[in-house]
Amino acid sequence: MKHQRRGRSAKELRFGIVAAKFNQGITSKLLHACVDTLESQGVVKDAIDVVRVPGAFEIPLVARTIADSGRVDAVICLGAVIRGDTPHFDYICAEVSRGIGQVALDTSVPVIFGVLTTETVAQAEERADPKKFNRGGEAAKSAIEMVRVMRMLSGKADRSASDELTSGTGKRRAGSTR
Ligand code: INI
Repeated sequence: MKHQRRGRSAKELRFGIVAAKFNQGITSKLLHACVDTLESQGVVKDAIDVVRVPGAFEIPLVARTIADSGRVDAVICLGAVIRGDTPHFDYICAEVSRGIGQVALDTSVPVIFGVLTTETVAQAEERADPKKFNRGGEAAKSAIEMVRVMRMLSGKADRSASDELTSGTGKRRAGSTR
């Protein structure tokens, strides 16, 4: 199928970001890269609401509250869970991933999983670094893409809503490693 109207501005879209404070040095980088990318895609500053929560475990409840508010087109969840010496890591990862997925399914609002789950601090730093994996920026792009996909599927947008979907290639953006 043909590609149409690539590179449209996201200036009419609204986003909520839920960012954990735990591992703040890393989550702040994710947050800045996410906001920078949204703005570089045309999203206006006032259309981005940022809520900080203590840790990744608290993300799903706040994501659900924002999604339920009807004030945003998508919610982006950012956090960093780093393995320690106890099973704590596994409990938090399981709960935050399940919870975030559940919010999307329950509300039909796109909810993006921008939570790093790594073995080491160094791995988390690489993934948060805009010059390396840039997971914050990736989360922003995924959010914009998902808003367009959902609009297309609900008939609120034309067939150009998603390059991947309309082209039928299933290819991800260049540089994506997920
Ligand atoms: N929260 C994180 O976001 N990342 C972590 O690595 C982490 N570790 O390792 O414990 C973490 N714990 C806090 C947790 O998310 C909750 O805030 C806390 O348990 C209170 O509910």
